[in-house]
Amino acid sequence: MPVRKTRLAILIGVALLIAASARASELSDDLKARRARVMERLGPDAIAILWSAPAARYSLDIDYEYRQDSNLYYLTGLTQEETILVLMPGNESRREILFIRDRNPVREHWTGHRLTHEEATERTGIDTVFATSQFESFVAAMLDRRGVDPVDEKQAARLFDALAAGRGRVALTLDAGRGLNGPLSAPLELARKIRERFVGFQVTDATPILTTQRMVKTAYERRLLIKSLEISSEAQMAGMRAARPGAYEYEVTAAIEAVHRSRGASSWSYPSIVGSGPNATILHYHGGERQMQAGELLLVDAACNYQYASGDITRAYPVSGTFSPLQRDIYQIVLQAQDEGMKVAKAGSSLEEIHKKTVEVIKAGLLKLGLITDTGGDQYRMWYTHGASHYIGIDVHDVGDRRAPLAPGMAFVIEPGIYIRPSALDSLPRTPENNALIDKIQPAVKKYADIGVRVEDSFVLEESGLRRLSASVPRTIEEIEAFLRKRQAPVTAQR
Ligand SMILES: [Mn+2]
Repeated sequence: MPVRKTRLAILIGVALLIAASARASELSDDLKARRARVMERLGPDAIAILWSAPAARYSLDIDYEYRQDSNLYYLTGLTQEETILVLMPGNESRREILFIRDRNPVREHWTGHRLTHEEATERTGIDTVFATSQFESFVAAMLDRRGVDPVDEKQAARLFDALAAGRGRVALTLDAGRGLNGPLSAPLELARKIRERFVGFQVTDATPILTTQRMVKTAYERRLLIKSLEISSEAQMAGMRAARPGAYEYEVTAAIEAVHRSRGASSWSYPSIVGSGPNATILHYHGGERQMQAGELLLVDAACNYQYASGDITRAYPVSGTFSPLQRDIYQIVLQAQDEGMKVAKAGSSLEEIHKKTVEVIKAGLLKLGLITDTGGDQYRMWYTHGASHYIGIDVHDVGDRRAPLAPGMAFVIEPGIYIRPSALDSLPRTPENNALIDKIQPAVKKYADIGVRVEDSFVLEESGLRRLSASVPRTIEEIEAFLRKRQAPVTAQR
């Protein structure tokens, strides 16, 4: 009945509104807690400043999809350009100040809505919001002990005295490793000005504090990761259904990324890697134009970016549905390496320990297949060319120390792999030992040539133990073959 339907619609509408605002406040509560912890680490005499990422040009007047700076996102949840966050832990009031770009009705007609100050407050939980155009005069006033409304003179003077006495710190996110050349980032530019004009003021890097904190995910972040991996898992399975002899790599890519978008993820969290046959041995293969052939393996490494939560999943599976005996040989080793890696992944262990375990298993397997002659040294590196683990989170290769003891709340992948590229032998220095090695392993290398296998799952370490967030994606040989047998009849495109 229409009336009841209307009432129901209103009820549903109200329920959705409540759910949406509950989500918004859950996020802003979590952001507040994240900032509070960072401020505790910074100490009362610091002023921390974080900038949004610059836009990146794609073509003439078209930009790439905007990607927020991860640390700024972690503390504000904002995806808008020209955003600056200032934290002053020692202030009595207004410890957090946000700068956002001005509203501009003309620009907004072209590029869409910009946050109002009220909206920014609601999302971030930060009460003091200024326009980005006021930032420079704000910093100048703070460093000059003048202060600006609403940060009163007394607080600016206290900060100035701390800085002048060498107790205070201006904490910026300085990206290390950029080298001597190239334009200075906004933080480095400010660091330079401070050094030139405020002699004796100490500038420090706030990055380590943020890195340490980002390593342990909050309950809110864990929920996002779970959802993100749910979408990525479904996408992987859509890719498995799209793969078959005669299909092109890009068809699998399209099937995967269609699921990402249709389930509400904004995009991939890294360009999808879909490599068939010999392309499976290229770690970051982004060609995608090859037509896959019966009998080959297809390696798919793909995951979505869901509200800045990124997992990472890789599967390698036979295009025709059944592993060949040689493919099985390699696959079993990689799978066993992952299984053993999972057993090591517990509180107190480390990503480094997980990696070492996978190396041990892979060495033994390679020796058995005749692909190395010695498990003592580094021969295995010809075929196992990367680390087994990295953290996941806002960045797919998330920040954090690989040797740090694992603790509940940490999220990471375990991804051993073996890639038999015959050309790996060409880069060996021609020493007598290497020549002997090459003679010995050449037959096995020929036999397994062009087989590439990586098995990668995303995990979060929970209080009760390891949780595999990508557990729904077939992983063992039996699971994969059973899944591929049930594939729907191909919907072949006309070409
Ligand atoms: Mn990975």
